[in-house]
Amino acid sequence: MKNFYITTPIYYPSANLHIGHAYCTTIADAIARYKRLAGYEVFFLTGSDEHGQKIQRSAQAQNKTPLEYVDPIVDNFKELWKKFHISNDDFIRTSEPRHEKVVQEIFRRIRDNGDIYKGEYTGLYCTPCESYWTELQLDENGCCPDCHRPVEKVSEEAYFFKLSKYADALLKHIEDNPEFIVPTSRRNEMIQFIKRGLEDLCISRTSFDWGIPVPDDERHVIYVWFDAVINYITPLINSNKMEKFWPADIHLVGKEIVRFHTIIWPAMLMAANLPLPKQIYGHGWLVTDGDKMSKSKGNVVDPVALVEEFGADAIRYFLLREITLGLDGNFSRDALIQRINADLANDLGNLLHRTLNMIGKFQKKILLPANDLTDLDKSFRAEAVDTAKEFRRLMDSVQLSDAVKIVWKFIGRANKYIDETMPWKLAKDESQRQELANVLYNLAESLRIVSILISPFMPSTALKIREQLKVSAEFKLDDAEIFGQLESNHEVGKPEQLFPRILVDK
Ligand code: ME8
Repeated sequence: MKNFYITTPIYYPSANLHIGHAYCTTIADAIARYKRLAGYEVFFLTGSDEHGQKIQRSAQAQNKTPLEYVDPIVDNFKELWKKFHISNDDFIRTSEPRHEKVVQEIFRRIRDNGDIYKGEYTGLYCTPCESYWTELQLDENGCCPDCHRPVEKVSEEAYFFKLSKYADALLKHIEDNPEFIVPTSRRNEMIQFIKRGLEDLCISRTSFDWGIPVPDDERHVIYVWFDAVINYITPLINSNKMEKFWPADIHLVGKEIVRFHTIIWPAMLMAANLPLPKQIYGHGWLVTDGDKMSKSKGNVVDPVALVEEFGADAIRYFLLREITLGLDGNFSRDALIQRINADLANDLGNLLHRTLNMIGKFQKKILLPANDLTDLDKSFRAEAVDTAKEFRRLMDSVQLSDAVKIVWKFIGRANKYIDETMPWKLAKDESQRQELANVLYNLAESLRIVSILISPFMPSTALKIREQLKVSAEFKLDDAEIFGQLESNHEVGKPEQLFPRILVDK
C-alpha cells in the first residue's frame, strides 16, 4: 500500500482558536480523507505548541502552572476538531514526554555533528511571536514586523545552530525541487530571503524555564520553534514509523510561518542527517473585510458557535469551495448562508430529494434495470465518470476548490437532466416505462458517485446520502469512476432533508 503523511501546524494554546485555525485543519483533513479514499495508508497529524515564555507568563498571571493553564485549552482544541469531523491519526502536545525525548535526541545528534555551539546572544526578541529579529527586520516603529508589538533586547549565554552553513545547500534544494515550496510566490520569497544571507540561529534561552531542557546543560531551555518543528517526527520515532511515513508528503502551514518550515526545519533535518519533507504548502489567511483575524483586532469568528449554528459540513464546504488554496479568502456570514441555501439546500438537497421521491412514487422505491439508453442517458453517464476522473486529477494536484466546483457543476447537470427528461411525464406514458427506469437509475447512481466525491469535504453528508440511498458506507475513489454499480431491484430509502434553508432576516 502507498503511504501518505500530512501535517498541520501545531497551534499555540494562548488563545481560543478561531475559524482561521479551523480553515487550515479542514484543508488538511480534506486532503487526508481524499488520500484514504484513493487507497493510501494515511498518517495525519495535528497538535499543540505549548512551550515558551508567553505561555509561562500567561499561566503566572492566572496563578497556574503552565500545564494547568494549557490543559483545558488543549482539551478545547480536541473538542473543536471532533466537532469539525477532523480525522487526525494522532494529536501531539509538545509538553508530552515522548516529544521531549525526541527533541533532546535531535539536539544531541546535531550537536554531535558539530552544528550546535555555545556563544553569547544579544538580540531583539518578540515574546508574543516567539521570534528573534535583527534591527533591519523591525517595522518602521522599531517593533516586531509580524505583530507590530514592541520587541525586547535580550543578552545571554546561548546555544546557536549553524544555520548559515546550510544556506547554499538549502538554496540548491529549493531551486532543484520546484514542488518543495508551494505556491511559487512563497518559493520566490524564500529564495530571496536566503540570498540575503542566513545568520546562525539562537536556539536556547536561560531567562525562563518553561521548555525542553538542553541535554547536559539544564539551565537552558530549547527555543520554542526548534522544539516545535520537531513535533512532525515525534510520533513517528516513538512508534517506529519513520521508514513508513517520513519524509512527510505535505506540511500545510500558514503563509507567515513558511520561513520556519522551509529554512530552519530543513536545515535542522540536514544537520541531523534526515531526509527533507517533500512539500511545504503555504496557505493564505482567512480575512474579515481584508484584515487577518486576530483576537487583538476583535474580528475573530468563533468556530464553535458557527458549527453549532450551521453544522460542520456546511462550514467545511464553504471554506474549501470559496477560498483558493494559497490565496487569502474572505469569510462572511452572508456568503456562508448564501452558499448553504444555493448549493447545499437547493442544488444537492433537491437533487437527492427529487430523485428519491420519484423512485418512491413511480417505482415503489425500487430501481429497475436500465436498458436501451438514449443518447442523452449515455452522455449523462459519461459526464458522471468524467467528473470523477477530473476530480481525481484536481485533488492529486491539491486544487481543492476547483475539485469542489466540478462536483457541483455535475450536480447542476443532474438537476438539468431531470428537467430535460421529465420523469413525471414519462411516468404517465406506459410506453416510456423503460426510459423512466433508465432516468431514475442514472440519477440514483449519480448520487452514489456524488456521495463518494464529496466525502473528503463533507463526510457526514456523504454518509447521509448513502443512508438514504441504502448503499454501503464503504466506497473507494475507484468506485466513483465506474458507472452502474447499484444493483437493479435495489430498494432505496425515504428522502430526508439534507440541509434546511436558512431564513435571512432582512
Ligand atoms: O504559528 N487564516 O501557531 P498559531 C488562516 N505554533 N490561517 C490562520 C489564521 C487565519 N486568519 N490565523 C492563524 C503557530 N492561522 C506555531 C506553529 S508549527 C511547528 C508551529 C494559521 O497558533 C497560521 O497561519 O499562531 C498558522 O499556520 C496556524 O494558524 C497556527 O498559528
